[in-house]
Amino acid sequence: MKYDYIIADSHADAIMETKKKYGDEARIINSKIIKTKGAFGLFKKNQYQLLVSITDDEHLKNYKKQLGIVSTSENKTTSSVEKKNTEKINNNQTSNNESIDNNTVKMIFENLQKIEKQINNNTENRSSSKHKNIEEIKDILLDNEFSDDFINNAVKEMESKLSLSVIEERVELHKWAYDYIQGKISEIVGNDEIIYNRKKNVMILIGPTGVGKTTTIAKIAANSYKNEKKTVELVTIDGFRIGAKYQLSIYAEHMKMKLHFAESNLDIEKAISLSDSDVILIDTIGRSQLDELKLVEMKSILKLRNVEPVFVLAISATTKPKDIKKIFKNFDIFDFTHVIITKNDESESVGGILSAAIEKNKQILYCTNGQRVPNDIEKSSVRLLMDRIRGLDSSIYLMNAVY
Ligand SMILES: Nc1nc2c(ncn2[C@@H]2O[C@H](COP(=O)(O)OP(=O)(O)OP(=O)(O)O)[C@@H](O)[C@H]2O)c(=O)[nH]1
Ligand SMILES: [Mg+2]
Repeated sequence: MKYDYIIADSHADAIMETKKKYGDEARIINSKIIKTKGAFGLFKKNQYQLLVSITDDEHLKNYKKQLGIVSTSENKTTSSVEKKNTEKINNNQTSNNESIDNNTVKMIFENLQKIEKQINNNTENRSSSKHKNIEEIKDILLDNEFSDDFINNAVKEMESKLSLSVIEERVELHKWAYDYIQGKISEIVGNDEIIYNRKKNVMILIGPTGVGKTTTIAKIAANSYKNEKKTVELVTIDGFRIGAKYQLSIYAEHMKMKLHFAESNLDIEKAISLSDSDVILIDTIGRSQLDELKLVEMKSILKLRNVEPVFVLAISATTKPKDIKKIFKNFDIFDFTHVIITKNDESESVGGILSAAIEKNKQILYCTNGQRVPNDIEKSSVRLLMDRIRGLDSSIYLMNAVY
């Protein structure tokens, strides 16, 4: 046990001082007022004196606390030996914690490595499960810009329907791929009878800006007259653009065909009802697939009563694959049933447009392949479209060639 005197100016200050020095454990044995001398022993003043007792343990604890050796939460008495042990234990705990942390990190790292290895194995297995001949066909389809969906479906069929012996035979597989594409294409080859088979046929050509709509209208008009012996009239809703008006006027004049400029559906309906021609071809304003508002506006002009027009989408073979999807989607508000692939002479691949047509079930009506009117246009056919597929083994093309 240790005893101490605590002296302060007030009773409260004395208690505070005790608490500060020994914490809550000190016990007040007695308190009294004492007279103490001021500076130079001249002035005497009253002060409060507390006699407090502190156990040695408490004293030591508070002493250590003051020195910052043990945490304030420590309640037990700690001898110097125990202190050393405590420090040792503390050190061990720390190193244990560290080693647990290190071990955990190591374990996690090893597990991650295992998982990564498994993923790699799976990927290898998957890709190795695709025969190199299948991979080659996949690359050819990609090169022809067929869509991912088209390619995935083709690969699925190859894997599920073909025996390994066919897959192993490279040329056999190329032949299968040729037949597969041909089968799909034959489903979307349109017949231009659609614009001739009724009493009064109306065809409306829509499509993005500058794809060749007006030129194509002129080509179809000339061929309808020359080859199909049909009488033709032209209508345009693109009359306010001076250049566009002039462009179609020249063709109409040259082909001696009537040309109507329409601004509303009433204008178009009137032109159709007054016409006694077999075929009425309607040219429209090029619209960006991104300008959905303008597309809706144009749709309202093309909403015709008592007429069942064939809506045909003109799309350039040079269109980027990602734009093809958007064009097919946004022009679908017109319920177009047919497609004309323009500018085939400017592009090597038509896989993107063919994929979209297959997916959306649209028929390819014509392909245009140059600026000359009326020559540079061909009716769509399986052969014409298959001739655009590149990269299969040359023997397959020889096998399918027509002499
Ligand atoms: N190489 C090539 N050029 C073409 C073909 N068809 C049209 N063109 C050219 O493409 C350009 C645009 O043709 P237009 O007929 O005016 O196109 P459009 O779709 O009517 O254009 P907008 O009315 O402005 O939307 C012209 O220079 C045409 O000669 C084609 O099949 N091949
Ligand atoms: Mg035009």
